[in-house]
Amino acid sequence: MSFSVGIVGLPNAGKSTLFKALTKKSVEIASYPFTTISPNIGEVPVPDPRLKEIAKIVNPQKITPTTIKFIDIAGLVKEAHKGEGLGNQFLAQIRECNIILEVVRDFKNLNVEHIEKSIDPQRDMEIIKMELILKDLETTEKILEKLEKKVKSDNKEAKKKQEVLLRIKKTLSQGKKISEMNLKPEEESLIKEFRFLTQKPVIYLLNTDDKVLLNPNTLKLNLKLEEEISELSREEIKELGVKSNLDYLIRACYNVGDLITFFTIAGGKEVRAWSIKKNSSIIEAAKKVHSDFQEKFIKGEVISWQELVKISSWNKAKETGQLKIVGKDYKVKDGDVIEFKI
Ligand SMILES: Nc1nc2c(ncn2[C@@H]2O[C@H](COP(=O)(O)OP(=O)(O)OP(=O)(O)O)[C@@H](O)[C@H]2O)c(=O)[nH]1
Ligand SMILES: [Mg+2]
Repeated sequence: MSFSVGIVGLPNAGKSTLFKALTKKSVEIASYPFTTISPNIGEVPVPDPRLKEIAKIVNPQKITPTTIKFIDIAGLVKEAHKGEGLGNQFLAQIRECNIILEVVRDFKNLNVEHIEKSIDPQRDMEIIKMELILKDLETTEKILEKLEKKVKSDNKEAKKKQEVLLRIKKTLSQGKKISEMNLKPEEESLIKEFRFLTQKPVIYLLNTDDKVLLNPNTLKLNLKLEEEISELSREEIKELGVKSNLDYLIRACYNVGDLITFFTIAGGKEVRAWSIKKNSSIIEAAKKVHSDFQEKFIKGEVISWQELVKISSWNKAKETGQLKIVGKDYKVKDGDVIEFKI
């Protein structure tokens, strides 16, 4: 399953404009609210200059970047959790996502209607925050109801869950997000299955007609301009001297999601980047590459991409004993080039 990013925000914030610029898919974009009804889904390659460097010495037939999935959903509005607007029915889609990318309107163009009748990014962020909180509260109440029976029959696990969920309910009722609670790791794993919305990392993206600002958690981009740039050829971009910042945004999503990258070279045929959660073992990496690698895994040959580029040949690295031979407990590091031995 690939890493996924849910795009949320008020209607007309520019979510589909961003989605189109990222995926180059032609989706409906219009100046009236609720243009998007059913969600748009697309895979986007993660830019990584290391791929080219590795390919220079491997000379593969193919170079394959890793990808992340973006999901553009209908605009959320105040009272969405009570069924106002459309977004609420699609919040379930966001539940499956690893992180949330919140698009906030900060551009002035008055020909584009604002559902709250004025431009006020802080207020809009507050509306979205409240809707996510209220949705989580609704979920929590439903789970608590279901747990009741099990708790009565003295199920220990259910009791522990109930205790955490009651604290979550209190926090949410006070208008706070679950991510503000500093839950202990064991408490987090108890509630992991519920995939609460306000527990996910958030990147705020202000859609501005003012200056661009690059910062990993809150950035400002001009999405209309990004959409226009995404339609230009490389030559036109050069000629006009314009610059896209979407690569920065994609990397920011990747980093906020706590992902690292490892590479495989498939005996020289294909240089490929893969993403994996930080602190994963080589067995988990093996499983990503091929479902039966997990059972068949014997050992791994590993070298960092910098060292490989310095030595400039896989075989030479092997002959000179510079490949690390690792067992199944080895923790994968960002930038490792791995050959799985099965
Ligand atoms: N001036 C300006 N207009 C923009 C910008 N970004 C988006 N728009 C316009 O705003 C309108 C809404 O953009 P969409 O991308 O459809 O917005 P959305 O968030 O997907 O809206 P819903 O699907 O209705 O929730 C369109 O007319 C866009 O062309 C921007 O940066 N500047
Ligand atoms: Mg849309």
